[in-house]
Amino acid sequence: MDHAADAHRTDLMTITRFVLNEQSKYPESRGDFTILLNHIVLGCKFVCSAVNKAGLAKLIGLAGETNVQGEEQKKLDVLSNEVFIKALVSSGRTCILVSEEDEEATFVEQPKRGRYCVVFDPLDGSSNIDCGVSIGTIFGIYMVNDSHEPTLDDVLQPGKNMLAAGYCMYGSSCTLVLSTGEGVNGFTLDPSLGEFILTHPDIKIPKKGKIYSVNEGNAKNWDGPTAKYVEKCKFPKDGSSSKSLRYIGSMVADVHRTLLYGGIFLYPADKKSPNGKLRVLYEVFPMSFLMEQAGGQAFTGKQRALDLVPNKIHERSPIFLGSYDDVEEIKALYAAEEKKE
Ligand code: FDP
Repeated sequence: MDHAADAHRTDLMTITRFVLNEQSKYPESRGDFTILLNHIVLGCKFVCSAVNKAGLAKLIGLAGETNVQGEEQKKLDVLSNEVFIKALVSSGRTCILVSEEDEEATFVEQPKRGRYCVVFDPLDGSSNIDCGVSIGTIFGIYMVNDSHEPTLDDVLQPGKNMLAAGYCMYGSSCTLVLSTGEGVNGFTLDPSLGEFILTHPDIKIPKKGKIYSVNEGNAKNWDGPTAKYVEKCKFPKDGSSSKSLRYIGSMVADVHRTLLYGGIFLYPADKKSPNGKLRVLYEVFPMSFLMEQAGGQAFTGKQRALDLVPNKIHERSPIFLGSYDDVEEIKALYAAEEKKE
């Protein structure tokens, strides 16, 4: 992208304009998806503003147990959840909502009920909030089978059935990355306009990367293929250079870097957590959807991640995602292990 030319751009592609353009390709479309997305965008803007103020509020003494009015201050993840639930219900376009923060799914009552199911983690990476490290919101969208009789099965679908997925990263800038199944596009919030502007059109992940991203503190509990893969990243035997390690510990930030720079992000199974840590519906699926749409791959250690059929809304799965060639290598190691067994 030509950043100098960009600075003088007057024809701004906002996220709403972008989605409306996409929508116009489908004459039968009623605009419901655009309305839903507008409500998600509103939630992201609100959380972005709350995250930005969090440090300041603490410094000026507003973020204690009670605020100046004597009311209890809400923790950011609880607040973000409330904001998204309210924004999604009030869109009038949702039917079932699954949030990382809520044990049970929310079934939207008539007359506010619509056709979309949204699975989301309102504030992922929340252990990073207090030190100002990038965190984010992750979401995936399914279509309900029958909006008159929604059931949990409508959200217990494989990730490949998602209509759209995305994340918003609250970092040095606020970036929303979205795929509606036709590639991946990134939008950056222009705070002066309050609008997300298309800044990263048609993101493609490099075919092979130079970075691996994993919590190596868990290495003593890894299985053979994961241990071998990470060993190969550090001590390649084919004469290639070692990969660099980058691990923020905030999935949105680690995946965002992987998407833009290439490489691999791993949260494998280990002896202590045989299903890994990350949640299928609102972490593994949306990120795998984006990776595939950008030309990369996502693998669970057993299968293509998007083929997984979850049994429970908060189910976990190991995940290896990123550049096509890098994921191909870990797939080969798991295939070799399976042959041995
Ligand atoms: P967090 O616990 O801070 O909410 O699933 C949540 C998550 O962060 C991911 O964002 C992140 O990738 C992962 O957990 C980090 O886990 P470890 O601390 O075990 O590395």
